[in-house]
Amino acid sequence: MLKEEILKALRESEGYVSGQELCESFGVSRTAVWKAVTKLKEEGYEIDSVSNRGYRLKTLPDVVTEAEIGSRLKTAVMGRRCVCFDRIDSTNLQAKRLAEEGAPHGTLVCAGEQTAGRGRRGRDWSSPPGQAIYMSLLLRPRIRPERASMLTLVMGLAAAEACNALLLRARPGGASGSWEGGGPVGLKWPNDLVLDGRKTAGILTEMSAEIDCIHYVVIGVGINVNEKVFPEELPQAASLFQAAGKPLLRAELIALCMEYFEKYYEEFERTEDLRGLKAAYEALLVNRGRQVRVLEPGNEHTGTALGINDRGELLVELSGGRIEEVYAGEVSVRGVYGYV
Ligand code: BT5
Repeated sequence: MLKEEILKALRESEGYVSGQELCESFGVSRTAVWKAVTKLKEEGYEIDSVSNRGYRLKTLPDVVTEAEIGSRLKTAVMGRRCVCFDRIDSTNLQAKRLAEEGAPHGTLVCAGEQTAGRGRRGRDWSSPPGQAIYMSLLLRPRIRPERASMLTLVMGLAAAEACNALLLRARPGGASGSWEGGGPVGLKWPNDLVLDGRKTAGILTEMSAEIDCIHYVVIGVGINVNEKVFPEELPQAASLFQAAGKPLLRAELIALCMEYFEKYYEEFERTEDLRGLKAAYEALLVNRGRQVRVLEPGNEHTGTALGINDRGELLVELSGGRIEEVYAGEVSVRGVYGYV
C-alpha cells in the first residue's frame, strides 16, 4: 500500500525526502503522494512539507494502526491482512467474528483498548488504553485438533524472542550485541511471558473445530509494554518499560512478533510438533530446574520442572524419580514460593 511505503521511506530517511523521489520509487503521481501524506497526517503523524525539499517525519508516534504495522512487517503471511481498532470488546472475539466471515489464515486483529479483555477460563485481562498490545492472530492450520494447544507455546516463544529483540534494540549500543542466556523475558509454561519474576504477557488460544478437523484457531496475546505502574490488584504484573527504562513502540513489537511467529510456525508445520523448537523454548523456560506445584484438581503435588517434550507437555520429576508429563489443559503450575 502506498501510504505504508511512504511511511517506511520517511521513517528510514535521515532528512527530507523529495516528492519527486517518492513518485519515482513507487511509480505514482505527485497527487497520489500528496494524498497519502495527507492521510498519514490525519492519522496523527507530524509531517513537515517544505517546497523544494519535500517531506520529513518529525516524530515516531507510538500508534497501533494498519499503516504503522504494515510499514514494519517483514512477513509473507502473518499479519499481512491486519485490522486495527482504537477500542474493541476483545481482539479474540473480533478475530473469531472475522473468521466466521471467512477471513484468511494470518489475519491479525489489534486494538488500543479492550472493554472485555479475557484471560483463560473466564478470567479477565486488564486492558486499559494506549500502553499495551492487545492482538489476536487467526490461523487455519491443517493439523489435528489435539495438536492445536502447541500453538500457544509457538506463540509464547515467538513473543518472548520478539520482546527480547526489542529490549536489545533499546539498550545503549543497540541491537549489535546479544543477551546472555536468551534475554530478560522468559517463559512460564504454558502461556505466560515473565520479566523479573512477574507476568509481562499472557496468551489465550481458542479454537473452532470438529472432532477431527480444525475450522480455525485464534491466538490472543496481551503484552504490557509502556505501563509505568500497575493497579494494586495486579501485583504480579510487569511491563517492558520497566526493563527498558524508556517507552517502546508497540507497532515495532507487533511486527517483530509476527516475524518470529512466521518463522517458528513454519518449523512447527513441518513436523506438527515442537521437536524443532524445544531447545529454544527450554532456553527461555523460567520454571526449568525449579520446584513447581502441579495444581491438578483433586491431586495437588510438587516436583522439579525439567523441560518440555515434543508435544509441549511440561516434564516434572516427582520425588520418587518418576517423570510426569503435564498437559496444559488439565492443570496449572505455580512456583512453590510464588508465581514462578
Ligand atoms: C492469560 O490468561 O494470561 C491470557 C491473556 C490473554 C490476553 C489477550 S489480549 C488480546 C486477546 N484478547 C483477549 O480478550 N484476550 C487476549 P490467564 O493465564 O488466565 O491469566 C489471567 C490472569 O492474569 C488474571 O486473572 C490476572 O490475575 C492476571 N492479569 C490480568 N491482566 C493482566 C495484565 N495486564 N498483566 C499481567 N497480569 C494480568
